[in-house]
Amino acid sequence: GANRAEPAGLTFPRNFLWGAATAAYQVEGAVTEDGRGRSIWDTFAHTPGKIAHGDTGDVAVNHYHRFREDVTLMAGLGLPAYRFSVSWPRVLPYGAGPANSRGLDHYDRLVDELLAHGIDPVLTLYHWDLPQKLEDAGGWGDRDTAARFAEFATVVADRLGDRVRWWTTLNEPWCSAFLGYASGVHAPGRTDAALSLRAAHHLLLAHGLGTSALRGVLPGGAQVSVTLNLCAVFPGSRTAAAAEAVRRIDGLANRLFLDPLLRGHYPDDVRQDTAELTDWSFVREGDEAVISVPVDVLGINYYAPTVVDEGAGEPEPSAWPGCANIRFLDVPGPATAMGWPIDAGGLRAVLRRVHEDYGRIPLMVTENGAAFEDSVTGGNGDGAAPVVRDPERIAYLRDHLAVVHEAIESGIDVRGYFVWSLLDNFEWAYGYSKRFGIVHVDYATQRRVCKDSAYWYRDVIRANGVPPARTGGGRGRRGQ
Ligand code: PNW
Repeated sequence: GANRAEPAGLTFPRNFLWGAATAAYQVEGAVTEDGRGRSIWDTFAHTPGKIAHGDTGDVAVNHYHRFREDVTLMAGLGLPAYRFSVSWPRVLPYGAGPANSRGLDHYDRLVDELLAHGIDPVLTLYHWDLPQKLEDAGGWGDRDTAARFAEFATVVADRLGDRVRWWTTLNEPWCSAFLGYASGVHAPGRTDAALSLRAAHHLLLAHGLGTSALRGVLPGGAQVSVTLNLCAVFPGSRTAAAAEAVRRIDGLANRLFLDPLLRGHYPDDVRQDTAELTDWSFVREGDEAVISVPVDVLGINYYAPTVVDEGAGEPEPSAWPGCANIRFLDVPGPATAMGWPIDAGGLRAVLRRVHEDYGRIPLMVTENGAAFEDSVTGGNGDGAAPVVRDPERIAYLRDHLAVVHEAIESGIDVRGYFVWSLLDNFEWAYGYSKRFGIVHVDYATQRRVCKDSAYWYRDVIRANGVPPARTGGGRGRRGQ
């Protein structure tokens, strides 16, 4: 294809890493196979009332068995990288003790299959599926869980470190701590604000201990990172109270993680804001040095902006400890099926902020994407090929990629971008009701159908750039 003749699109740097992402509990299924232990998400999903429609990850999209077909799909889309997570209870069914080699074998096969198709494995160690046995012993509220995580990291790196270059310790510790232990909408469903702050610290400690453990095992050239869901927080009004609300939410969502990771100390104002809940004595001498061990890349997940002001707070139990007088405003304008407002400006704000306030660390957008109410037409034996028209998702991805491109042009070091998600999957508390995939899954038959956005993304990857609006996105098999 003579791309030079086309109107100017946005071309990305050579070596920019394009990919798509999933997470173990959301896609694997096969929850009782090959010696896998139970995780907090098995327990939570099987607790009545916790997940929409009573859905569970028991079967999910059966990626555990269908990974070869799914890797073929990725290869067909020309994906250079696949971000997936390792299920801790497959590897260590009881959280500690002897490794389950059959669990490790699965990831061994997945990695080999990816490499055989020229796809770079991008591995996350913890995407929320804590072994239930460790939760029974106190979970992330317990300091020992951080040491157990470092052991888990060592076991996985021993097995896969010769072939996997990209390693992430934790996905979104904010969610693990505050949705898991404060609002209780995620596993383990605890609703204890003080405990959630302890959990945040022990997650960060796990990252630090895990990173050091990985460094001891992985060969040179391995890239170690942590992924945060950073919040783009905007004031709802021009009042001092709104600015104060922004400071508080930014403190809990962003600086509580960024500061210890990248500056080596917790933010004083967040400690003060939460002083009535905890004396922070869980932070011991030397912990902040452990947490701030250097990483090679910072992963950022971004979906939607947040607007706050003073007002009646979130209903209790809230995910925001000590924020009873802060209101989250509805943002007018278009939104996704999650009800999340669509605004790529939030991604711009997040990338700039990290660059300006935390310096030169390379960044990677490890998740970005949107849920919409997709449906398949055709393909039911009527001779017509099945299609999924999802122009809103294409527009969402294009707008956010344009912001990534602009950030790179302005000197921000963004190394890659991963769509959430490769496949429709188990969307946590929403079960299967929300579809984030660029590939549609019919849950009754497990049939995969590439949505228009998958073909659009294939063309983006092929061109190493985003076409101008209105072109591209054709679902033809051009060039294959
Ligand atoms: C992230 N929130 O989850 C996760 O990394 C994915 O596993 C998930 O499927 C994706 O985003 C879409 O939700 C989040 O309430 C879940 O702020 C909830 C929140 C943020 C991120």
